[in-house]
Amino acid sequence: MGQTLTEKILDDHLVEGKLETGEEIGIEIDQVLTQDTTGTMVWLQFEAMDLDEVQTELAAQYCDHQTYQFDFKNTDDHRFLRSAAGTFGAHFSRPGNGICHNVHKENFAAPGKTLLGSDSHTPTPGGLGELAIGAGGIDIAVAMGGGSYYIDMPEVVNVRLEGELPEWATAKDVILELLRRLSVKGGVGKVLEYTGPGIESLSVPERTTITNMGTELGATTSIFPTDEKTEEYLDALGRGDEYVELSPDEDAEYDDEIVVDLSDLEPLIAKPSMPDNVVPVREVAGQSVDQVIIGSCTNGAYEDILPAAKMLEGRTIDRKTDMIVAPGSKQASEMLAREGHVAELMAAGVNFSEATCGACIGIGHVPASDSVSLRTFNRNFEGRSGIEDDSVYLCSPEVATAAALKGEIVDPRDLADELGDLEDPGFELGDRYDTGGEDPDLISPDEAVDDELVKGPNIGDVPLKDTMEADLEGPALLKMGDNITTDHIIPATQDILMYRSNVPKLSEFTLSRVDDSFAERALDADGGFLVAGENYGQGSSREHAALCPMYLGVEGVLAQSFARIHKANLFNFGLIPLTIDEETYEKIEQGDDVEIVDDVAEAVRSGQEEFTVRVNDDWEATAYLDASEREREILADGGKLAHTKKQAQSGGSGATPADD
Ligand code: MIC
Ligand code: SF4
Repeated sequence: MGQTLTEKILDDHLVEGKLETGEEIGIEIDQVLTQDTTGTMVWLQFEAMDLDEVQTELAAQYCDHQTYQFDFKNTDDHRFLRSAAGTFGAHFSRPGNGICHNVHKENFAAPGKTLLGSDSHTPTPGGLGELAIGAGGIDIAVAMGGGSYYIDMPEVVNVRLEGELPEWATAKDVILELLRRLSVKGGVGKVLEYTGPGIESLSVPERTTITNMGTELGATTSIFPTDEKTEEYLDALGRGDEYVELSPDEDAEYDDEIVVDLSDLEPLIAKPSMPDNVVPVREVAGQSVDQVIIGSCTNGAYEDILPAAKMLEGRTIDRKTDMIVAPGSKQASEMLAREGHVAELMAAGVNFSEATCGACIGIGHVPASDSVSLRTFNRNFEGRSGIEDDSVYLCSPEVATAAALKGEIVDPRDLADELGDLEDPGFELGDRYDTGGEDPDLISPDEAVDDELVKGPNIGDVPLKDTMEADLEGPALLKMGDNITTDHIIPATQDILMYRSNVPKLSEFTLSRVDDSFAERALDADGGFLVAGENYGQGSSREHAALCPMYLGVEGVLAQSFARIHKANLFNFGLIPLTIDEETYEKIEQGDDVEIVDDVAEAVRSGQEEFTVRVNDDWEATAYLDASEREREILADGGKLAHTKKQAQSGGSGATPADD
C-alpha cells in the first residue's frame, strides 16, 4: 500500500512506534522554533534539565509577540532570550524582525524536514512541505536536547482541492470554508494533507495561509506537496537549493477525504467570536466598521499586503474607519518600502506598523468599546483583542481593504461594481526577498553576542510539582462550557503577558476572564478540579495554561474532550486530564466535592483507563484516562521536568534528552 506524504516524512523521522492511527510514535525533530512569550520557559526548562547545547539541526528563538517592550520585564525577557540563544546555540531574531512563522518561513523552513515549535501556528511551513507541529515549551526543550517528540499517530485526511479560485476569492476563503464545514474541533487528531489539481494554482504564501489556520480546526498539522510553485518561492528567497520534490504515492490511502471546489468559493468572513462562525461576506454587508487591520502570521506576508496597496492606490480610506497594516516580517516591510507601496498605503490613510504579533493578542490597537474590527488574523476569541465584549471579524486582506474603503462590510465584488474601476488585485509573488547583504536582525549561533545567561529580576524558576498521590480529592473549583480557550485560562494581553517568566505572579490571573475570584479560591482550597465541556484548552500552545493551574494546586481537569496541545501540557505539568460523558458533565456542579476513588498514582502507572469519580459522597460516575505508558509515567512523576530529572538520575532509558 502506498504512503501519504505525511506518512513518508514521519517514516523518515520515526524513532519509536508504528505508523498506525492512534498508536504513540516518537519522531526525530530537525528544527525547533520558539518565541518570546513561550521561549523563556523553554530555556529555563532546558537549563533545569542540565542540558547545555542545542542538538537539533537548527533552533531559532524569535522575539515577536511583545516587541513594543512597554515594560522592562518584556525587555528583560528579550535580553534573556538572546543570552540563551547565544549560550545554547540557537539563532536569535531581534524584536521587530517579525513574527516567528513568517521569519522562519522566509529563512529556514524546508521541504521534508520536521519542525517543532512552542507556538500553535507552527504548522505554517506545511505550505512548503515541512511537517511542522506546535507543542508545549517543555516538549521543545526536550527536542532541542536531542529527545524525540511523541504524539499519537493522527488520522491523515485528504483535502482534495479542485478548480481555481474565482475573482475576489482567496486562500483565506479556502480555510474559512473548511472552518465553516468542520468547526474549531473538526481537525482534532488529524493531519490535513492537501492534494488535487486545485493546488497548482496556489502559490506558497497562499498555501501557508491555509496551513497556518489549520490550527483553528484543531488539526495536528496541515501539509501540501511540493512542486514548481515551491521551487519558485524558495528561489525568490535565495534558497532554491533546498527544494525537494515531495508527493504522496498514487495509491496512498487516507482515513478520510474532503473535497473543496475552489471555483465554488466566494469571499467569506468569520463573525465574532469564533473562527468557525463563518458566513459569506454579503450576509453581513452594511455593518459599519471602525477598525481594519491587515497582518499577523496568517495574512501578514508581502503578498498579503500588496493587494491592499493595489486596491488603495489613488484612493483614501473612509473617514470613520482606521486602517492599520502590521507586516509579518521586517523583510516584507522592507520590500514594500523599497517598491514604494508603504508610501502609497500611508497616502491612503493607513497607519503602517512595525512587524509584530501585537494587536493579535490585544497589544496595541485595542478596539474602542462597542466597536467593530475587521482583521486578517486567525483568531477572534472573545476579549483577545484587549477589550471584553469585542466584535472582531476575520477575513482576507481584500475584504478588509474593501471595508476600509467603504467604512462598512462590503462584498468586494459589489464594491467593484459600485466603484467601476476597482479590479481584483490578484496574487503576485515577490521577485526577490534576499536583499543580498547580511541580515542584521537574525543572529546566527556563530555570531552570538552572549555566552552566559542574563536573567532580570522578573525571571523566576520553573515550579515543580510533587509526585502524584494515591488520593485525589477536592472541590470542583470552576465549571465551564465548551471550547474554553487558552486565552480564557491565561490571557495574553500586555498587563498579564509581562509575567510569563514569573509563574507565581502570572498565576494570579488564571481563569480570571471566566471568574476573577478563581485564583484565590483555588489557592484556598489547596487542591481541586476544573470541569469543562468539549474541546477544553483550544487555541494557543502556551504551557502556562497548565503550569498556572498546577501552581495554584489544581489536581486535574474533568472535560468532555480536550484540545491536543493542551492535553499534552496537562500531562507535562502533572495534572490528570479525565474525560467524562455529557450526563456526568451536566450533573456535576461547581463547588461539588469530587473524589477519584482509586489509588490514583498506582492506577495511572498500571495503565488503568476507567476511574470512578465520587461526587459529594452521593453519586458516582466513570471518567476515562486516555494516555500512553510514557504519558502515565510523566503524570505520576509530577510532570515532565520532574520525570526527566528522575530519568537522568537513574540513568534509565526513555523519553529524556539525557538518554535519547
Ligand atoms: C496565540 O496566537 O495565541 C499565541 C500568542 O501566539 C500563542 C502562543 C503564546 O501564548 O505565547 C500560540 O498560538 O501558541
Ligand atoms: Fe502572533 Fe497572532 Fe500568529 Fe499567535 S496567531 S503567532 S499572536 S500573529
